[in-house]
Amino acid sequence: MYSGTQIDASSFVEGVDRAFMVILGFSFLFLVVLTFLMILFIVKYRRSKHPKAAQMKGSTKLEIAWTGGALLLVLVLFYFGWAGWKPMTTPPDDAMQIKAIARMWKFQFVYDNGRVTDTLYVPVNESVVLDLVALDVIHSLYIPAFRVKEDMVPGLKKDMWFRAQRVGEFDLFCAEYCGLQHSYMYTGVNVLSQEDFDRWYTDTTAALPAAGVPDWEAGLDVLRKNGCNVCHSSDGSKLVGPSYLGVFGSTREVETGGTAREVVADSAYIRTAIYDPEADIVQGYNRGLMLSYEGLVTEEEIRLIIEYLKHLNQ
Ligand code: HEC
Ligand SMILES: [Cu+2]
Repeated sequence: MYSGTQIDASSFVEGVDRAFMVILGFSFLFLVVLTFLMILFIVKYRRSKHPKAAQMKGSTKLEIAWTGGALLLVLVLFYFGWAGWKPMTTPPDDAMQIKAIARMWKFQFVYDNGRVTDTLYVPVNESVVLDLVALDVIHSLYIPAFRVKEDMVPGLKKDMWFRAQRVGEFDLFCAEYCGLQHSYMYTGVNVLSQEDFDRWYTDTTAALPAAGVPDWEAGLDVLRKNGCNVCHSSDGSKLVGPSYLGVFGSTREVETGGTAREVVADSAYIRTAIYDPEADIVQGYNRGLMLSYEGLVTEEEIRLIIEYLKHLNQ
């Protein structure tokens, strides 16, 4: 679905690719020269031609040549690397801000007007700054087509910026192994024309479930949108968390404040499980994996989730 080869997808492509080609070019040059010299010496100094080994004493000229030559070479590499990297460090002041949130195992993008998505939408030819927030472990936001990648570290304020130059869809994924379902942190950037972006940005109906959709189906949507399904199955199989199948109304064995107890999974229990996951830890599962969804999942959405859980029991 996503294509990532366009040469002008962002303003950084040129600089990064040039540094890459320079390094690749030098590597190739050395490969050829060294291989050639090696073969030459094998032939020229083979035993039958050169039976008596000669003792060489130092040569100042040679020492200067290869020290100076190597220094020059790394300075050239440094220059191209620096020239490609420097523009990435200073976003323009008028850049658009979008908050990028990473958690196990989902990206979410929060816009100034409150819109939340799991695919990144940006306007073309517009500078965009992503505020990088990691909620649990280290993630890394990588957009290969734009040549940008930045670690997302819990508790550390970081950002990254880019200017997309071509309308289209490009890969976006996590490039830091962040646990069992790391590969699920795979989504895309949708670069839209300014017009399309404005229309998308101001579309207030997008967050609402389509008319006529039953509550349980809207609930499933909420689960997908928030990446709950990465940790919870609906078919009874155990993933990182317990399956949704048969949970609602059943008796759960949980640990509350260090003591084991049994509790019936009613609406209040489900609500607490989502807003305060540390309160009751289901026996056989680990604490600290599920984070609170307070502020992300609304009360109404919890109602829809519960409808979905009830639906599974039918
Ligand atoms: C990173 C993995 C992960 C994600 C993402 C996640 N959970 Fe969980 N969840 C767990 C784990 C682990 C448990 C069991 C430990 C505990 O009770 O906290 C759990 C427990 C639960 C329970 C209690 C289940 C039971 O069997 O009693 C509910 C309900 C729940 N999660 C709902 C959700 C919802 C809704 C979302 C999305 C908004 C979500 N979870 C996202 C890992 C996750
Ligand atoms: Cu990750």
